[in-house]
Amino acid sequence: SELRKKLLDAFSNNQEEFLSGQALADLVGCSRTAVWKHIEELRKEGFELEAVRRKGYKIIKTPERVTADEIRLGLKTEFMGRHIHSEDVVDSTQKVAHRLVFEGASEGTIIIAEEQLSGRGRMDRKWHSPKYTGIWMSVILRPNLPPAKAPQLTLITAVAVVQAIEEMTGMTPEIKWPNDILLNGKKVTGILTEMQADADRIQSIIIGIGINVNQQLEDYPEELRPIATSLAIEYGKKLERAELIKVLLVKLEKLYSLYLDQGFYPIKLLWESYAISIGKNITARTITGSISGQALGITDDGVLMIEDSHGIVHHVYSADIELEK
Ligand code: BTX
Repeated sequence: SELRKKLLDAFSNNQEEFLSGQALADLVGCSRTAVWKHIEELRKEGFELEAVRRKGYKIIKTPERVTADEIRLGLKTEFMGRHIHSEDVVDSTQKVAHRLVFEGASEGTIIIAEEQLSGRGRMDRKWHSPKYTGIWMSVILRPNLPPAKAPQLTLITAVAVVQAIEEMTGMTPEIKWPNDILLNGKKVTGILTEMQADADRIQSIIIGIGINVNQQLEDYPEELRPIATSLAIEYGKKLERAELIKVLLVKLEKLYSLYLDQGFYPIKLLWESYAISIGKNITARTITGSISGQALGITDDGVLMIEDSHGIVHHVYSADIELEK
């Protein structure tokens, strides 16, 4: 807002000094209550302010932002992330990506945002995407493949995310088919794959990746606290988001190129080595009903196989799965 801008200007122009509530109110042209409200908002956004009685406020730390330049600096890829579209606030990076695809964006284009107002999950679910804390990113790919292969791209991405987290933290997350990445049983990343296709060929695929990086537990709404986590929570310290994006782009480019070169088999082996559900008893909820049984693994196409108690093997293309305790 205009008021917020003026407030930040006031702080920028008086960097070394404390500014009292009244001085700020005068500079900005509003009430002291309004100043106080905006200062609380700034804190929520990641600004750190020192407040000293009788002296006032001083900004001592600004939130960490991710800029396109920061990502470009030292990025070791050929095409992945070579075009970066970055925004402060969007409804969903997927929506922006759909528009860019329509405008002809090239393979490897990424869209990142600091905040999503309506981040999406699968099946119209929401993805909580608060400011400055996570990686909210969409990647545009244009593989020359039949549409039935699209789910494999989700699995490739999952392996890339696991490897990137491993490289940055030394922690190895687990993959829950098809698209959840977990640390200590809680969701640290979600992947959403959307595609445009003709009957026999994929036109483009948009892979949405949401990584919880620097959130603390209190940043989550009540209902997500039991099921969500972040890298910072599990690792014990904050991570540079730009670094993680760079590492992820390198992993993604390598695995995607390997896949185009040699097919899904090498990816399948990697994927299975990170999967928690294989060999376990699970329940898969699909749109048409539930299937319970032992998860045998995935087919060479990335389809989940479950053997029920009668020994019948079911192929599951899309579902939410629950591990039996
Ligand atoms: P999903 O349908 O598998 O998971 C969504 C569910 O996960 C929600 O219903 C909720 O229970 C839980 N959830 C919501 N937000 C979070 C969170 N931040 N951390 C952990 N759990 C959460 C997963 O869908 C796919 C998510 C993709 C998100 C990316 S972000 C960039 C891109 N843009 C966009 O709008 N979506 C993708």
